[in-house]
Amino acid sequence: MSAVPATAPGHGSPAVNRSATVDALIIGAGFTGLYQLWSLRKLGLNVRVVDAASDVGGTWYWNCYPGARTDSPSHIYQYWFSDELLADWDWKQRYVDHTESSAYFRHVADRFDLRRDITFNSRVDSARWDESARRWQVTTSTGETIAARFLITALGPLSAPVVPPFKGHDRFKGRLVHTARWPREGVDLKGKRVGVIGTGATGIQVIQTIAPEVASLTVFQRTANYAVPMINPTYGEAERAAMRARYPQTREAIWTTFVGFDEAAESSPYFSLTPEQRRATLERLWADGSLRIWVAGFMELLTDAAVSEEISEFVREKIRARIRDPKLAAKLVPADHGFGTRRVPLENGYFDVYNRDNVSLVDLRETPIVEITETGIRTSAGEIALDVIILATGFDAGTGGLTAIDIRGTGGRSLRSEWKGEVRTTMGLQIHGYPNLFTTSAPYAPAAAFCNAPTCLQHQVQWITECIEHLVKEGRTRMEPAAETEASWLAHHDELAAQTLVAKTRSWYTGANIEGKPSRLLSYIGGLPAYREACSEVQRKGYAGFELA
Ligand code: N01
Repeated sequence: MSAVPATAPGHGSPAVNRSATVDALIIGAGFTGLYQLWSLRKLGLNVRVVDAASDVGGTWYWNCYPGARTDSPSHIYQYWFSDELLADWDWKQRYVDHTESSAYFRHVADRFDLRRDITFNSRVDSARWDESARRWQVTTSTGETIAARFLITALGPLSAPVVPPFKGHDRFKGRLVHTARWPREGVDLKGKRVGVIGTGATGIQVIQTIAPEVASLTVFQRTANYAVPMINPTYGEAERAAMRARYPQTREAIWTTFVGFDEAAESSPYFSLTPEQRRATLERLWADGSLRIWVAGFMELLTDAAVSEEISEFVREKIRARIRDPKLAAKLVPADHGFGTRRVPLENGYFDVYNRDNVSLVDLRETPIVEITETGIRTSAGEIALDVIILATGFDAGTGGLTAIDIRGTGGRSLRSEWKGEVRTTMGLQIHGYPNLFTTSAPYAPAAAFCNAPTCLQHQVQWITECIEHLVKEGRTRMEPAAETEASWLAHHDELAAQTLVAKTRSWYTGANIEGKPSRLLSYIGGLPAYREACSEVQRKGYAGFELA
């Protein structure tokens, strides 16, 4: 296959009634999309990226709410493909806020001259596989039609925000805003009566950040959440030099750990230790001020109910100690799930916020939301007057970004319709019936949820790039996984998932946050090394299990 020149001029501005033909079209200019663009360009392909946002950054473009911050440390929340980039970017702190991560993506886009192939402010509406041309025919919200041999979705796992169908939603006369659509000019919260619905990773960050500036803050909590206190030093030259000196080891280490962080898990089985040793180890992990106690502690936490209970109680104790009112503490301490079975956030003063006079908690299990009124939120206990309502209510994870696009595969089959019944992928990378479509952060790969996203996404980009290189070299124009390959990957995925407590817990990890969504653990949970090995084996065997033509 040869690279076909694009006919569309003026990338970077909204397009009307234009058509283009490219080798590869990438949807999304976030972490994955930028790297995918850089990688495919290196193959000499003609590549376009389309993004609904007005700039690069993906998740970090959209999630600019107060307090938005990574909770993977900066030294593993970055690209590894360029030594020059590693050398010239200075991380300012261990956990960077959205302004710093956005600045990083803008720097990457400029440094590698990526913008010239990116069309911003344009949303992909539909993608239809044209079997005779062996191309995807893609349409965008700006009236453009793009024909692409390869279509790669780089949507991120959490790009489709969920707005719960509260009664009276449109009636509210104040300001109502979802955290993932936070206005870039900000929202003035000073001196306002603010309500936050949701206490996931996002809600926690918003709540702890805005509490001191608002007149009153009412937190509407349905499920109490665990969280680990973040220790977030700022970095000077000495720390950065030490970090850079460790990059060769870090770069190796991330591929070998279960979740793509750079720390190995504890080597002793939990119950092989004495109670004193267990306690001392948990205290050490806790004192790290990171997610280590979850992702690089005792991996039996995910599978063994007794281990889960003991570690959960350790964390509950830590939370109780932070809250002065024991009745309030009882509501804020998670009782219905084990530590780490849902996404564990890092926090920065979150539990202490509840000791403030201007903060109150509404336990929605006791007094559910009845409706949103013109002036606030009515629960079964009465109305709470509010000026601003913040929805920190999460995402249709893994699938929502893809099903928002009308994707039609062979014979006109609709991904949106098919996934209403059962969500299927092969290793999260391809889908039977949708040739030449490559997905990243889609279900049944670690990148969907249970991984340090930058590590897993870079692995997926590399696999896709090598695969496309192979197809081009071999003169192939079509690739899709065989139905049996997909079935056997799903069976393997389900078998592993069934052994975990994560799969038995209601959360976005299992699709339980979306009514009617087929329930299945979203993330492959065999660990990154096993997943990488499975992906490599496919390649070693000449893409065995995939149909190439
Ligand atoms: O979303 P969530 P999130 N009525 O789904 C509640 C990543 N992230 O945006 O738990 C009342 O976790 C819901 O209640 P319940 C990270 O991977 C990363 O917070 O379903 N409440 C829950 O409390 C994270 O896991 C970073 O009972 C309703 C909340 O809304 C993922 O994004 C920072 C409701 C949603 O929590 C998603 O986090 C932020 C309803 N009808 C996010 N519907 C960092 O890297 C939902 N809720 C730091």
